[in-house]
Amino acid sequence: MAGGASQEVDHFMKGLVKRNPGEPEFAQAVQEVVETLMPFVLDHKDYQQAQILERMTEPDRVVIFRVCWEDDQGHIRTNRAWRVQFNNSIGPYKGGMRFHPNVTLSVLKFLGFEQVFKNSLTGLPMGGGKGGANFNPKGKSDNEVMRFCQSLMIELHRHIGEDTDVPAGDIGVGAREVSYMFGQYKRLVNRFVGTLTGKGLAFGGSLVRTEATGYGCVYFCQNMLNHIGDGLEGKTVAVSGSGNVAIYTVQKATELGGKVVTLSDSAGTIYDPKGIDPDKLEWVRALKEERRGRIKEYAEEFGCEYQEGKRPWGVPCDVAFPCATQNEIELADAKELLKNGVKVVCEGANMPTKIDGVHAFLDAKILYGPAKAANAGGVGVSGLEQSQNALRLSWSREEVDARLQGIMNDIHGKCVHYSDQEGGWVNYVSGANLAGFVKVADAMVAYGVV
Ligand code: NDP
Ligand code: 2IT
Repeated sequence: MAGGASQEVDHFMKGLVKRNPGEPEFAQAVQEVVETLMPFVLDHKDYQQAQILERMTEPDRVVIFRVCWEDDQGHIRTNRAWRVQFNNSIGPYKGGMRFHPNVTLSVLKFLGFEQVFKNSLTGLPMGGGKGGANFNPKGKSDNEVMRFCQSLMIELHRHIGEDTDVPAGDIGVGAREVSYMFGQYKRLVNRFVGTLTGKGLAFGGSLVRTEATGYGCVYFCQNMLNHIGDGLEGKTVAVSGSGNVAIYTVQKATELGGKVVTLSDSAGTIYDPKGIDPDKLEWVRALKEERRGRIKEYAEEFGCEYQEGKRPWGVPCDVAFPCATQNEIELADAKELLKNGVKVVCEGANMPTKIDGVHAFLDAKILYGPAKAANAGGVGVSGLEQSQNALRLSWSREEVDARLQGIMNDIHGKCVHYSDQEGGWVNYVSGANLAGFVKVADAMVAYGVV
C-alpha cells in the first residue's frame, strides 16, 4: 500500500477504536477490510465525499436485551442478548444468531460487519446483521434450551420480520434452536412467514441449507484450485471444528477426492491419517448432532491419535479448512502450515485467521479464500430459503445444490475480477472486499444522506 493510503488507514482506525473502546474483534474485522479498500476509496471522490467508510462501519442500530428463564432446578437465570442490524442498503438485515458464553457486542459487531460484505457477494438482495446471546447451550436439557429460546423471542420478535430482519443459525444455534425460536415467533405474530431460515424441512426449511456452508466452502476451494489447473483429488485435508460447517466440509471434500485427516473441538484435535471416510463421518454427525458428545470419543472409537488442547495446524496437509471459530489460526499456526507445505487455506469459520496470519498467507502467495467469500454458501442458501418461502413452494435438492454451486462460482469470478493480480496469482482478500463493498457503497451513495 502507498504511504498516503497507509497513513489514512492508521488515522481511520484510531478514530474507530476511540469510538468503539473495548471491541477488539470488531476493530480487527474493520482493519482487514479498510486496509484493502483505502487505496480504492482514495481514488473515488464520490465515496470520500459521502463518508462511505465512516458510515459503513457504524451499525444502523443495536438492540440489547435481558433474557430471563427458569432452569430445570427452578432457579432463575439471566442472560444478555443482542441483535446488531448493521446495514440494510441492499436488502433486509440477514445473518445468524450465536449462542456461546464468549459472545460480546464486539464479537457480534465483527460478525455483522463481515455479513454485510458476504451477503453482497452472494448477489442476492440481503443486508447484513447478526445476533446472539452469552448463553451456553452445552450441558443444558432440551427443555432449558426451549425456555431460553422462547424467552429470547418474546423480545426479539418486535425487531425482526420477513422484510425487516431474518435471523438464522451460527455457533450453538442449529436445527433445535431455530425450531424453538421459529415456533415461538409464529405463535407471537400469528403469521406463518419466512422470518427465520435454517428451519426444519416440514415447516418451510430448504433442502441443502444444513449442508450449504460446508458444501459451498468446498466448491469455493475447488474453484480456486481449478483456476490454477488443479483440483482436490488426492489432496490431504485438515479441518478444524466438528460442528455443522466442519461436518459438511468433510463430506464434500471427501466426495471430491480429498482425504480429510483431522477434526477438532474446543478441547482438542483428532488425527486420523487413514482418512475420515463417510461411515466415520456419519458416526461424528450422530455424536455431535444427536448425542452432543466430544470429538475425543472419535479417537477412542476408531483408535487414532487425540491431541489434547491442540488445534489441527501442526498436521501436514495440502488444504486447510478452519471451520470452528474466530482467531483459531495465529501467526505461529500460519507459519507451521506454510512450513508443512499448505497450498490452500479456505475459511469455513468467520475470521478464523488473525491479521498477521492473513499477511503470512498473502506474502507466501498461496490460495487463501477469506471467510466472507468462502463461507457465503450458508447465507446464500438461506436467501434461497427466503425465496422459496415467499413463492410458497420448495425446490428439489438438485435445484438448490445447482444454485449454490452457481452462487459460489459467481463469487469466485467476482473475486478474480476485482483482485490485485500479480503474475496470475489472485489476491482473494482484496477481490472479496472490493466486490462486496462496491454494491453496498453504490446503493448508499444513491440514497443520499440517510
Ligand atoms: P457449531 O456450533 O455447529 O460448531 C462449532 C464448532 O466449533 C464446534 O466443534 C466447537 O467446539 C468449535 N468451537 C466453537 N467455539 C470454539 C472456541 N472458542 N475454540 C475452539 N473451538 C470452538 O457452529 P457452526 O459449525 O455453525 O459454525 C462454525 C463457524 O462457521 C463459526 O465461525 C460460524 O460463524 C461460521 N459459519 C457458520 C455458518 C452456518 O451456516 N452455520 C455460515 C457461515 C459461517 P465445542 O463444541 O467444543 O465448542
Ligand atoms: O455467518 C453466517 O453467514 C451464518 N451464520 C449464516 C447466516 C444465515 O443467515 O444463514
